Amino acid sequence: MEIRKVLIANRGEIALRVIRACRELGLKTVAVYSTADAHSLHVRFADEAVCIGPGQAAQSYLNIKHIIAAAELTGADAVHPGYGFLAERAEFAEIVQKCGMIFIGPDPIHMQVMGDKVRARQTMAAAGVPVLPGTGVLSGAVEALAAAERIGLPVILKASAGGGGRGMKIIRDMRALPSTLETAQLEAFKAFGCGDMYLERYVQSPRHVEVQVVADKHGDAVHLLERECSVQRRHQKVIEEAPCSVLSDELRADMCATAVKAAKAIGYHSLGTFEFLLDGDHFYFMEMNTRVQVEHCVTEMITGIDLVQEQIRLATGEPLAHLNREHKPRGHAIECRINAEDPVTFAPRPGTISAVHFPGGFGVRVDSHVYTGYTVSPHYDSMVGKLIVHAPDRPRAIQRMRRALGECVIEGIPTNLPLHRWLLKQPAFVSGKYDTHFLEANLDPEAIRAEVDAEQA
Ligand code: MV4
Repeated sequence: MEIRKVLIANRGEIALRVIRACRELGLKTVAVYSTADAHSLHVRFADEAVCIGPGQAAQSYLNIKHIIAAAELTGADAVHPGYGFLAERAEFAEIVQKCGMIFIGPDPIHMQVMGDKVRARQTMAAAGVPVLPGTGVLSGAVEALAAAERIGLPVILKASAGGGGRGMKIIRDMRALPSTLETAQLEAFKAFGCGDMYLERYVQSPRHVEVQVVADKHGDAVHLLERECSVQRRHQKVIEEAPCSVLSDELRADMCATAVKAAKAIGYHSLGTFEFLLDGDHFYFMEMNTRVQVEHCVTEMITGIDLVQEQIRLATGEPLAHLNREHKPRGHAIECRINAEDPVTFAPRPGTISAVHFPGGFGVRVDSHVYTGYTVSPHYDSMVGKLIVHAPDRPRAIQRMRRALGECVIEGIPTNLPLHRWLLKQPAFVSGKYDTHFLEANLDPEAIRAEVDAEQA
C-alpha cells in the first residue's frame, strides 16, 4: 500500500508537525481548516487546503462528512488525525477505510477496546499487564460496597467511558460510596452517554509514567522508552520529560517489556502509549492511548526517531525491521507546554499576539504554529506551542530549559511562561522527586506573580 497524498484532519502545531513529516517523506499534503483558521500556518505549509466549516469544532474539525469530502475532492489516499478531535474515534477511522483511504493510526477495533476503560483493563490483565485490584462495570451500591470492603479504602470510582481523568471520584469513607456512585453514574451518563462505573484501589501519590510503543502490521513491536508526565494540573500535562529520572534500569526494562508484550498480545499496530501509575517500584496499567501524543517530542529527542514518520510508514504496512530493538536513553529531554492562559489562574486567554520571539541554539526545539500577529481563537485548545530541550543529562537539560525560557518572548496575550520559569527552579522539580500532586500542592500565586513582574521589567 502506497501513500502519495495525506490529508491532515487537524490544526495548530500538530498539523504542522505532520506536514513536516510528510514533506520529508516526499508525500503531498492537504490541510483542512475552519474559517477561524484561514490565516493559519498549516494552511500555508500544506500543498492544498480545503475549508471545512466555521470556527466551532463540531462543525469543522469534528465534522466527519466535510473532512471526507475534502479528502475525496483532493484525491488524498491517507488521513492523519493528529491528536484530539477525531484521533481516537473508531467510527472515523472506519469511514476513512471504507472510503478506500489509509487511516494513519491503529485498527479501529483497538481504538474501541481502549476507549472502553473496563474493557481495556480486562484486556490488559488478560495479557499479563499488572492492573490495580478492581472491578468490572458495577451493578450497584451493594456490589460496590462489597468490592471496596475487599480492596480496602481508599478506592477510586472511574467512568468506563471516561479517561484522561474525567469522571473520577475518590472514596475515603464507605458511607459516601452509595451516594457518590449514584451521582457519578448520572454525571457519566450526561457527559459520555454511558453511566457505567468501575472501581479500583486508589494510589495516593503515584507518578504518571508512560511507555511509547511502535508496532507494525506483521506482529512485531518495540518500545521507545518512557516519558514522565507527573507535572500536571487538573489532568492537563504541563511539563513532560524523558527518560523518567526515578526508574531503575530493571524497572524500566520491566515496564517497557510489559508494554511490548501487551501490544503484541492484542495484535496492535501503529504508535501506542501505555500509561502506567508508578507507586514506588510497582507499576499498574491506567490507560492506553492509540494516537500520537502532544509529548511525543521528548521521546524523539532521546531516541533520534521521527515518530510521525514511523507512524506513516507503519500505516503503509512497512515492517519495523529498520528500528533498533533495544534503546538506551540518549541524554535527557524536557518539554514545556506553552499555553495562552493566565499564569496564576490557568484561565484561557485567547487574543492577538503582538510580538513573538522563540528561543534557539544548541539542543532547543520549538514546535509551534504561532507568529507575530497571530490570533489565538477561543474555539480551540489554548496551547500555542511546545518548547523542547535536549541535553546530555537531566541537570543540563534543566539549565538549558531555563536558558530557553529566558529567551522566549510572547507579547499581547498572557501565557504560562512565568509558571514554567517558576517550575524549573522548584526544589522538588530539580531533584526529580515529585508525583502527580506536586504542581497543585505547591502552587504559589505570589511567586508566579513575581515571575510575571520580572518578565515585564
Ligand atoms: C488513578 C489514580 C490513583 N489510583 N487510579 C488520572 C488520569 C487517568 N488516566 C487516571 N488517573 C488516575 N488514576 C488509581 N487507581 C490517580 C490518577 C490521577 C492521575 C494520574 C496520572 C496523572 C495525574 C493524575 C492526577 C490525579 C489523579
